[in-house]
Amino acid sequence: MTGKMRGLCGLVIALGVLAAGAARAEDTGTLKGVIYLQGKAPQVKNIFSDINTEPKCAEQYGEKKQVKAQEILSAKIEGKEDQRLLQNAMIFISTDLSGKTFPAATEKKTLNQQGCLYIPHVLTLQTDQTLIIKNSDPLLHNINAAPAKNQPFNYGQPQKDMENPVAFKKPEIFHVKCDVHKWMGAWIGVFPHPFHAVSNEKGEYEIKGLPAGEYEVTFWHEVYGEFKEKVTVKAGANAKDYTFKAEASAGG
Ligand SMILES: [Cu+2]
Repeated sequence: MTGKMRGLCGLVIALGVLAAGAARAEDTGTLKGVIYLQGKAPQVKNIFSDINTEPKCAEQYGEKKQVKAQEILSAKIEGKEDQRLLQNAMIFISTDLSGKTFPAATEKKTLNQQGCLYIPHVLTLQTDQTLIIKNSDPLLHNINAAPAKNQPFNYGQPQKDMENPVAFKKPEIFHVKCDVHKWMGAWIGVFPHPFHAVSNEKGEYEIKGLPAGEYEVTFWHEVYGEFKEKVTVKAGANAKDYTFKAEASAGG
């Protein structure tokens, strides 16, 4: 074999490896679905009177004087009395994927304090992903979190547009609160992989790029609890809806 031919062989092998890699990337699936709430429509508290203790927050809501408590947010389905679309559920792969490596999450997420609420109320991150904690209100908020596995933190942000970047090393779900405004709370889920999502105002979620295979998927809601299901992911689109039961929660 001449040197030129050897070079050509090497090139063919290299192209083969590249093609195999590309084929594997195409074997990923998307898991998407709708999160429902079954049962009696939840009572949602109007917390405007709390927010009204801070006029600079209250004025952001105009004349309607209506601010929904964030714990249970759900939307009506036309023609259905006992089923609703549930927002702010976390959906994540809970199969042990340790030993596998995933690209770092480069997208920065934001937890904003606006109108004396945390926005979003529930968010998910990959380990080491940057979260910018921001104050959009012209008054003091503090962000106090005591996670079990990660470093606790407590930042005061007395001025508008202050920012503190944070990131978390260990997977866990934990609560964040503001000590100045007792109604302000948020939930952060940290996962060792990119396969996590939060349901939107229509109850929808989507997890992309899952290698084909069998998984355990967890559905979590701060009031209705945490439930695990098995799911088979094939290349392309895969549907998985989940229904939380309103009756199952202690104290409704
Ligand atoms: Cu606050």
